[in-house]
Amino acid sequence: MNHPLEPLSAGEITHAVDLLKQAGKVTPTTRFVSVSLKEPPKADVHGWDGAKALPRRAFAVLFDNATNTAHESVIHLTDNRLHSFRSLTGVQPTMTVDEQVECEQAVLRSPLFREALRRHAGDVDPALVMVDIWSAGNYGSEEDRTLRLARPLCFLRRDATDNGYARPLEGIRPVVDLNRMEVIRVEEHGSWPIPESSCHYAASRVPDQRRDIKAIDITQPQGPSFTVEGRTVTWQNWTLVVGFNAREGLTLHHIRYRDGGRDRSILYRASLTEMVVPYGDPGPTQARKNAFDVGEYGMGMCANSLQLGCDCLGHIHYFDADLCTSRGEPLKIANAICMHEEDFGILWKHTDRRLPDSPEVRRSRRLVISSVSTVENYEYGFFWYLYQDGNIQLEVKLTGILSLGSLPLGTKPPHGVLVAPHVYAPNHQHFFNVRLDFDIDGMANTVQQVDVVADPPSGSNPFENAFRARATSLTGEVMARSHLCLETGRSWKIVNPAVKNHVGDPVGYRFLPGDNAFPFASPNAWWRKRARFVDHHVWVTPWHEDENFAAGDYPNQSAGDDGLIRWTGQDRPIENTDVVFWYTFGHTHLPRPEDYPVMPTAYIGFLLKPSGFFNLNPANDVPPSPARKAGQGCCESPGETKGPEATILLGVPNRGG
Ligand SMILES: [Cu+2]
Repeated sequence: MNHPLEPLSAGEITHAVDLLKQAGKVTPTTRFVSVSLKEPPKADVHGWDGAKALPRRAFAVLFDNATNTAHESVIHLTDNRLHSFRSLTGVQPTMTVDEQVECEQAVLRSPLFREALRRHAGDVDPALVMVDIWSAGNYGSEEDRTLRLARPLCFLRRDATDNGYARPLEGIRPVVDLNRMEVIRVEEHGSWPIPESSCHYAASRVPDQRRDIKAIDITQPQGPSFTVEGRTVTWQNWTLVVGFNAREGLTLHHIRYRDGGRDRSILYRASLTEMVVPYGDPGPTQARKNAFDVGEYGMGMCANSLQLGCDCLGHIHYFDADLCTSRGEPLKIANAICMHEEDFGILWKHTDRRLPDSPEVRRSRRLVISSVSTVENYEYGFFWYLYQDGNIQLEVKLTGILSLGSLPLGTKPPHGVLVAPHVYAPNHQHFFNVRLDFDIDGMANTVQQVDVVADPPSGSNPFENAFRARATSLTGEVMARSHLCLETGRSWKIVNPAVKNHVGDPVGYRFLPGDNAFPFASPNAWWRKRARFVDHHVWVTPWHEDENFAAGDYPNQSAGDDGLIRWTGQDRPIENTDVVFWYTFGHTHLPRPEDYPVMPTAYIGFLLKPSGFFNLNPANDVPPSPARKAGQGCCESPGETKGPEATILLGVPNRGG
């Protein structure tokens, strides 16, 4: 029996598209922006007995290029009918992948663009121009409000397989009406040099590669320790459902941990809700660069097909992503999600010098569920980790190619760094927002802000060494808006006040932030009006069906002030209710020459740690792994050393090996 939170299958997406067509809602100019699962009511999922399927529904966002109108529809798949259909004017849904491709073609065939190209680059072959769709944003103009626009960035390859990003066409930005799929003008910002040479990263073009690397293989002769049924995964004591959709990409659902013979609920849903990458360069070609990678591009639409041995190493279970093209045709991204186990060093250890069998040491392993998206020049990897000690972690991996500009020789960029002659990388930030719908042992939870404070000097603190954790229960949305605070080592704790652990405290999970940043752009900057979720690191809302995206449902070309800032302005009560915890985290990227021509991965994320959720270390029962002699590759053939490859073995541990 498939779990009710499983994403729509290819058949269900086709069924939804067919029902919309049969209802006369699809014209030749309609685009399907997304068709995803409309989740069943939460109470139904918590009460689901696994025996009978819950009704299946789809949520579709359509856009009609002829009328510049968006439509939202809920489709009842089980009952074969449209449940609702409504039209929205004045909003621009996510740009589709089809529009990315068509936009490039429209620019390349445009006489306006060809003339501008000739002025800037001379007589070059337009087929060597790369046109990356960049969202147009909203800068208060009439066309920003009334047209569906893109403002691409262009690059000139030297040859057909060159790294074109090394040769930006600074000073030219075509403006494309995506409804007519036509260049309406080319914004020209003076004359800039085109860098002479390229810099390569493709293996075929980097001939001098290092030769001293021996293979690493990960083998699991007894198979992995997880089981998969549909999209439900069980691993160690964990159970969860792996979701995916065009907008958010990878999502996790209904995360439970088996403890004392019952599955205890922790997180109901975890998702990336928005991203924004604002650039800090006021130069004319650069000043409008601020991509909302979720709401404008669709993190799921941009997901990669992952490759065994290259993206993922070990015993991998892949999940495909079923989406549709903008014309409603099935679109399968094979191997979009990778899942495997990883050895993660020492889980815990202690040596008791008085005991002969000491030390006791356990190896940690984690379950990794990941997906990687390419949003034009940049790559984002989203890696969720589950650990044996109850920890849950998100690590975002940032890699790919910097968005580059060009400069005359002898000039230094004040808002960036030269990475090669004529080539510079502007300073920028990457802000992510993640939505964590906690259901700690039930839906009614409270968020506490935990600050560590020193006791004042007093008779009871004569050596002035005392400090304590001060937990403040957050009661309203406005009070809950907050920032990280290094001075108090601020963290947050999500508790269920009605469920007590064995020492009488409410069960809970702690939220531990990782690296973070404040935005450097002024609050008056155009992009910040549309990304008010960067105003605070932490937000807490009472659960609401329609509140899923930190910058609102339609941030593309939006006027702003939507999403978290609007909802939390109501200052609704958030204590002992179904709370949603939203976290904004920013990576300030001051580029380096070492980020060129391709950027070594940078990491950012956060950690969730059980904090009074269990009565003791939940990994106390992990058995020891077999000891081996140095140089011995595999426990199945002790005494034998293996050939050239190093083998990391993730077998079932046994005592006394
Ligand atoms: Cu960056």
